[in-house]
Amino acid sequence: MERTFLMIKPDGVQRGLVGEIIKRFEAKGFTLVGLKFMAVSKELAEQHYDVHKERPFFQGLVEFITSSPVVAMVWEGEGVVASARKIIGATNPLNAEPGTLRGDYGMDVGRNLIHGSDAIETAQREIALWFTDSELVNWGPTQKPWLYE
Ligand code: DAT
Ligand code: MG
Repeated sequence: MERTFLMIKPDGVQRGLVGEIIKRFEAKGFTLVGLKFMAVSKELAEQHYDVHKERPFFQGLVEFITSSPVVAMVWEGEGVVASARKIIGATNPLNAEPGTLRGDYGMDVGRNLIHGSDAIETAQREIALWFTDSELVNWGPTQKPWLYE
């Protein structure tokens, strides 16, 4: 089953939106398979955002992600990578549709609440970067027959 990596950023945690954000993915029907509340090291932040290392906002982004704790998660389900990106909304919250997390709760591209992997291969890389195998739980939610035909 497809998996994605989601991370509630420091602004989401500081603003008390952890429950609200998790609720969206849970209510949709995705399965939580990994979750940890953690401080992010500079090394991890730099590796996570490696693709952006030449961009002018890179240093500020690393400083932001390491400034306060985050909630790192792995979620599983049919089409979860693309679906989670839709639930999250556009990178700039001012362009994000109402009903998306960034559209409903965000104001600034540098404070956009949550990260979600942008492709299946990216998700695999990010899951391996943030979680060990033993931190991921394989389990069978009893509601599965009520979510999938
Ligand atoms: P996304 O998080 O939607 O995948 P991205 O991968 O293009 O967006 O960028 C990663 C993060 O970097 C993004 O969530 C916020 C920050 N960022 C992107 N573009 C930015 C910009 N122009 N100014 C400041 N921060 C930016
Ligand atoms: Mg991205």
